[in-house]
Amino acid sequence: MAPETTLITHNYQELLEAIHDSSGLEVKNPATGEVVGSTRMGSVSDIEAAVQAARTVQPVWEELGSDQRADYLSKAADAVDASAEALAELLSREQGKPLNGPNARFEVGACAAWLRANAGFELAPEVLVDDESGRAELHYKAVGVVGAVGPWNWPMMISIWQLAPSLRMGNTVVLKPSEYTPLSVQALVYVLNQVLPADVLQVVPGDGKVGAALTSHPDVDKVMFTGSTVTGKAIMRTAADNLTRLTLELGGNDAGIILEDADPKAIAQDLFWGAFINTGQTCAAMKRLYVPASLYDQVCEELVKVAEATPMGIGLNEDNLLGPLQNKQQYDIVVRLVQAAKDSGARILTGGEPETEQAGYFYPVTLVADIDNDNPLVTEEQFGPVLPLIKYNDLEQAIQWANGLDVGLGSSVWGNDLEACKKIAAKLEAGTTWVNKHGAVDPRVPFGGIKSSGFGLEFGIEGLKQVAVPHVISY
Ligand code: TXE
Repeated sequence: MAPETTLITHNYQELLEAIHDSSGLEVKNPATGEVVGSTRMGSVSDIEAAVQAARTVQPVWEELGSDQRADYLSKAADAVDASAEALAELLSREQGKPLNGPNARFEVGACAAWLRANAGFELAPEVLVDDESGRAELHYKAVGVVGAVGPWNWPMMISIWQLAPSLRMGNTVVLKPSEYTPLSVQALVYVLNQVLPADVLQVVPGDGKVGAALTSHPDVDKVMFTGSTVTGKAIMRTAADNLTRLTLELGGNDAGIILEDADPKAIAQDLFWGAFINTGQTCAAMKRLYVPASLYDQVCEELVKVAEATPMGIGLNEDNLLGPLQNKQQYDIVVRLVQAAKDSGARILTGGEPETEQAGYFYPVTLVADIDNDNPLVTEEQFGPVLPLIKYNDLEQAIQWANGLDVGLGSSVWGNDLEACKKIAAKLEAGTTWVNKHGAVDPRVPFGGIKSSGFGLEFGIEGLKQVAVPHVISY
């Protein structure tokens, strides 16, 4: 059993003070430009110290055994629940996402859910051979020290995706959050460390150089990375020197294909949230939608209705369901891609002009029709509140278009005949294909990409195997 800890319910101010450093980096709310807080940024020498401490404590953590580690993870989930509201407020202020809808409160809830799910998983030894020739068993052990580098879109949840299975298997973890969202991840770790033994989980905020110091460190045995394909490739190059194991969850450009028997009105809400969850800043959001000519006008009309009824604004306003882009870099990408679509003669159904009345990086939900499949808005990842709708006359052509890019994270098929949908799903090149939904993840179901979207699975028993080393015992 993990030692009894009286869980503290932190309020927002307490959380902020715990990670505050007035001489550090000023973090601003992307919805308002107001300062959220200042925080220390780490250095390469902080990585050195953290990896050493993680290395020292790792055998002790592994030695505790599976049941005790599961117990710690369950208690860590309780700690997240106890401070959930303060965590959600900080996340909303720093990341920009609204409290409600599939946003800040949802993300904090997912953190607790993933911790509990991992506590419940057990990677038991497998008996491979047991006959007159002998017996062979496959056991799994911790890899050692896991270095985890994360992005700014779902900063808390993705950190949990990395740390929960790692700790469950007996690894220790050093996290390097995105420089855009250092407060959220530090606050989360502060809350978790009420429960966890010292140095089992550490966080070093910093920029890409600090990230590179972690991912190229010879004493880091496994790197888990979620971010851009360019950075994923850079990490893979340096990993070669130490044969560091890798899980890379990189960008995507997920296609959705609507079949002719779909009911546009019935699927409009789910289509919308499949594309616009977290204001489109989601790795496995639907980023291009293929629509049969027979349903094209109706799908456009129904999606516009949902878009225009969904409030966007400052995250702390309880009514809002969509927020700003998290940073200027991403805002500029969205502006450029919508402009490219307009320049090509594509038709803007709603949105299409940068928001100028609000202080933050707001871009209105933008639906783009009559767009060619080779337009940059279709071929590049927009990672924002914009969806191109591409008309097709021939389903085989739509499948080719969907598979035509060098990424393959998620995809989806929408229609009334489940068997027909599954047949099309089987032809799509992606780590996951959803039917009549998009982007729904589950801690029990493995998730990962193919092609330039990366490799390695997260979640479930498969996820545990990725942060373990196999050990065959044969007699
Ligand atoms: O990613 P980066 P950015 C996509 C999205 C977006 C683009 C760029 O299309 O427009 O990526 O986003 C750290 N060694 N996604 O600039 O640069 C960095 O400090 C080690 C999809 O945020 O890859 C940060 O913590 N680490 C994605 C993290 O890598 C390094 C989510 C990600 O930064 C490093 C986010 C290095 N050499 C963006 N350089 C998804 N799959 O969900 C940087 N970092």
